[in-house]
Amino acid sequence: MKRLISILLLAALALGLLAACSDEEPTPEPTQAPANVQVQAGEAGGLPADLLAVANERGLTPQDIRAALKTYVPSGKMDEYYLFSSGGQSGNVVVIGVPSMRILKNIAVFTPEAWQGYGYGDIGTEEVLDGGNVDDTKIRMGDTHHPALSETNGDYDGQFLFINDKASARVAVIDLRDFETKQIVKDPNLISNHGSSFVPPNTEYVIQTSQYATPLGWEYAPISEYKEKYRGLATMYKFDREKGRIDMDNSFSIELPPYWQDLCDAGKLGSDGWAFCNSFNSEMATGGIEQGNPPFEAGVSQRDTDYMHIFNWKKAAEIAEQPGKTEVINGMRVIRIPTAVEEGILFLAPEPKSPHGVDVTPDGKYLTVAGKLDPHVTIYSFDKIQKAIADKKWTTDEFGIPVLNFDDVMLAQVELGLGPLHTQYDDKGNGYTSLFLDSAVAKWTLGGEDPAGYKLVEKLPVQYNIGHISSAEGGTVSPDGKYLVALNKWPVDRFLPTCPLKPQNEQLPDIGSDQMNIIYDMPMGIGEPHYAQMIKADKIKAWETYPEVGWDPITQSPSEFKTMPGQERIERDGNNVEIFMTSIRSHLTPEHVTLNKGDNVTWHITNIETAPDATHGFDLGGQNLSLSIEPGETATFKFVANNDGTYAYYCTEFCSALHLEMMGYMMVAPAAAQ
Ligand code: CUK
Ligand code: CUA
Repeated sequence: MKRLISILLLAALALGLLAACSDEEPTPEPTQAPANVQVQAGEAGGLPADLLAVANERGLTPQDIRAALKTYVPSGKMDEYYLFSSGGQSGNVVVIGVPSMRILKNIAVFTPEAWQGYGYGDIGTEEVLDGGNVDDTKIRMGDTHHPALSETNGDYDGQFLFINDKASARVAVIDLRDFETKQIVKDPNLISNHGSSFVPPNTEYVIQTSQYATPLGWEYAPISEYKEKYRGLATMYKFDREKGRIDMDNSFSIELPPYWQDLCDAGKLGSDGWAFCNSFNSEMATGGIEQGNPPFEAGVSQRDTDYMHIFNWKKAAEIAEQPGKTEVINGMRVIRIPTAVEEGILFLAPEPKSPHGVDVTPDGKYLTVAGKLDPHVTIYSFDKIQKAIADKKWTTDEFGIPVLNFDDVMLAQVELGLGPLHTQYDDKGNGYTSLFLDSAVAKWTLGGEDPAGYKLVEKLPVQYNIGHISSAEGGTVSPDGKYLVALNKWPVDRFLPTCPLKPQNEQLPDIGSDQMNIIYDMPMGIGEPHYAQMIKADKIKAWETYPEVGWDPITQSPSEFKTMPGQERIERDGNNVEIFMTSIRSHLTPEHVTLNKGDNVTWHITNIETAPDATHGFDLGGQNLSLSIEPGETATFKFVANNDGTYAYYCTEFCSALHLEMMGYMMVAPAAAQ
């Protein structure tokens, strides 16, 4: 009886919660054909009677059927594109197949993840995470925003993926041969980044700008010294493609005013060598509502224009090599503002109003800037910018940086709607801009040199509060068009409720036809996706298994701890114990590991399988350890056997009929028994 009451109570509570959570929602505008429009024979390509019956029973409209046909990928068939989406506050990257929108993998980046064995065991992947520690604080979270695929000649080459952590100014490198994170670097002079990650057409660098300004050198300074001491930075992380690593010794930064730099994009083709970044606090507001100051959201939005930052990174890279042109701050070479101005590296241009996204067109000739509080997008011409620079037609800001005249560099403005944020392009000369406040995607034409050629074509409602969009191969010199993923903030009424925290979601508009249509809704099941990049599937050359047995995935080379059958052993040297183990269906060798309390243990496991998919996991109870040892991999972990007792270790992947037997005992003898 008591049990029944508590079940009823729980049910009532759940209902109450559901009701409360739907009460809060804004009522969405109806945006799709009502579900009760029946499909008639002859529609939808003359469906056979049995299919017609299914469609009508499920209340599908002809448009629904079209959408299903365009996205359904039959069992065993593959998607056409990979979409690499940021996983926001979950600190990872989500890999999605397009057009099916099936999730293929979450790549653990800034956050430990047990299935992938990422971030456990003191060395290996835990050392990768430690690369992003802030001083001696271990950082085990991340806020990923902008993935960037590596490029060759302005096209995605499918080799590497970079992504930033906005929270702690870090950038990670993912190797797309095995979809694993290889490196995390921390900018020593910043605590938040946002304009990252962006790469130039040949990925010589990974570009990053700061978001919230902090004192130069990331020192302490009271907020009252904001103008004097607080600064932004553009950091050019040198990328060593051979090694697959960011080379911090050859990276450098350019000092920027404390204007809160936002998104960036790299030039391409004719504008290669340049980078463009927005900012949204040229007011240099410092908040402090508790002292009677204007709150940040008002203080930061006072002026009608902010500044686009235009910098010549190629020239900056040359300057950074010259003696006396940089100052080394916390080990990083920094080009200070006066040097940047003197060398003609850094310029500003006004942009309306609280700008967010800046996106270079595929031909590299134009930049689209979207201002959150301005209903237009503004198109700048790279040629006009170059001419204004050559003519030295500028005023200066209070840091002495040249400010080009808006009218000299602006080419066109297109009124699109409320809250424009981000722009992508297709292969037919169109731009697509997300409208956050309108919850819509606007399609508009690029007019080349003719300002009258920039025109709004169509608006597609999306559900809801759209942020970024991502078109197929959209960041390249040759976009495919075809699909455009909308990364939305709120689903409101799109999915079964999981209140109060609802799934963030992505929608798939079809942009291959004359009229845009949403053809798929996909809940993320994980943090807020900001940006994503979509690459043709055949450009990714992922390994089926590691190239040889005994492979170290961190260094992507043979491991010195490779252990083959017959070589399994336990070596003891005083308190130091080293274990060389193999795993194969269905045993772990050795099966007994005997230790003494206090032993320092280093444990290597080689998965000697060569068959695709024959992964063995490894969990060791009581040690906060989870490994995924893929075919051919040698993994290593370390711990101190601090607690005596009897422990079981076992394989976590149901790899064979005798998987449950794939285990062993670790016995740690107490001091008295030794
Ligand atoms: S941001 Cu999230 S909607 Cu970080 Cu690129 Cu614009
Ligand atoms: Cu190996 Cu289960």
